[in-house]
Amino acid sequence: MMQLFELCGRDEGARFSPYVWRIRMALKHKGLDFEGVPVRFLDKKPLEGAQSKTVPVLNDNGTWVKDSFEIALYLEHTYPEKPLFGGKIAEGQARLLSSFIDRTVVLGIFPMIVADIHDRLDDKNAAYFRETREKFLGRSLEETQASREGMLPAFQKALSPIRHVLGAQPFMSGDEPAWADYALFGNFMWARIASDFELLEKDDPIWDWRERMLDLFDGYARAAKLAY
Ligand SMILES: N[C@@H](CCC(=O)N[C@@H](CS)C(=O)NCC(=O)O)C(=O)O
Repeated sequence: MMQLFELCGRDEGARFSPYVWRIRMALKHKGLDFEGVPVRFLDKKPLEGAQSKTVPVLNDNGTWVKDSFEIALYLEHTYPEKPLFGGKIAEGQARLLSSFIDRTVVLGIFPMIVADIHDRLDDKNAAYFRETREKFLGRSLEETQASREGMLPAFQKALSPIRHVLGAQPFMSGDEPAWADYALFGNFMWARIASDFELLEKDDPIWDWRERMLDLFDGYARAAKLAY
């Protein structure tokens, strides 16, 4: 069976990485069975097969692939049924969209839940997380997260192109969900599993889309273990 290597919290059952969630959903989309293998920040040995320092990593019976977008391409080309992209041009556009999401949505959510993520880790891994992330942020995790109410309006405003699209079609990808949906949704799963901070308003069309995504594959994501 395929193995998907993914970060876990103090609670091994809580798997919160946004990039891993993209692949979890992509595997469900393709109807492929997989085993999720927990990895911790301070023990990346299991990722050596792919020479990776980050998750997700996929081991498809000896074929190792790293990086969420590369894994999605691998799945698409190896298991072409139930397309995630739908053609060469769509692949190029998906790469653009994924990069856009990494740099806007991921970086937008990160400061609002960063202290919560820290609190979900065991002591040793939490110390590593604090050191690396405070270096990146230039201030403490707690100071950063304390101003999250103030960050929320700008984050929600940045999602307006998505809101606009979801007014015209039920999924980012059109009538049915595909990679664009999973690339965005992974970030909401990250926030959902690590934090109780609500990122969306109830009357936001993105809220309804998130509900539809949580319901996919018999409520697969909705059933995911929360880290708190
Ligand atoms: N471009 C990579 C990014 C993956 C990534 O940044 N993963 C984070 C977790 S969300 C990680 O593994 N970090 C390890 C660390 O910080 O030591 C992808 O799309 O897979």
